[in-house]
Amino acid sequence: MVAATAERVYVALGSNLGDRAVHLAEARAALASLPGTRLVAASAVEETAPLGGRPQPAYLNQMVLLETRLGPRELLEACHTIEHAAGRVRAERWASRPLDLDIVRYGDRRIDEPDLIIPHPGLVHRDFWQRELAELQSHER
Ligand code: A4P
Ligand code: MG
Repeated sequence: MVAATAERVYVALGSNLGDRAVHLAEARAALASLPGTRLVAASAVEETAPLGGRPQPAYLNQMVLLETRLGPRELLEACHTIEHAAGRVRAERWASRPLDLDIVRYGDRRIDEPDLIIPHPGLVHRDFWQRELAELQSHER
C-alpha cells in the first residue's frame, strides 16, 4: 500500500563481495525506482574495516536519504528483493555479502518487532553510519 504522505527514510548500503561499487550503484538505482519513492541524497561512499567476528573483506558503505510512500514493512521487503537481485544468499548472520540494505531510520517511527527494529540498533555502534547520517541531515529541510 502506498500512503498519502511521504516519509524521510535513511537506508544503509553495504557490500564486501564482488564489484562493491557496482553493487552500491545498482542498489541506489533500484531504491530510486521503487513505487512512491524518490532518492533525495546519497552520502559519500567509504571503505570500512569489517565489523564482527570472522575475517572477511573490507566493506564499501554508504547511506541514502529517501522520501517514500512505502510503509516500513513494504520497504523492508523491497530491500530484501534488491539484495536478492544482487546475488545475496542469506547464509549465516554477518557473513560476507554482495549487498546488505538496512533501514536505519524511518521518519520518527519506533518499531520493535522480531524482524524489524527501527531505528536500527547498530546506529549507536557504527561510527561510519553516524558520519553518513550527519552528512545527509544537512539535506533536511
Ligand atoms: N531487520 C530488523 N530490523 C531491520 C532494519 N531496520 N533494517 C531484520 C533491515 N533489516 C532489519 O538481516 C537479518 C534480519 O534483520 C532481516 O531478515 C530483517 O528482517 P540480514 O540482512 O538477513 O542479516 P545480516 O545483515 O547478516 O544481519 P544484521 O543483524 O542485519 O547485521 P548488520 O547489522 O547488517 O551487519 N562491517 C562493516 N564495516 N560494514 C558493514 O556494513 N555489516 C555487517 C552486517 C557486518 N559487518 C560490517 C557491516
Ligand atoms: Mg542486514
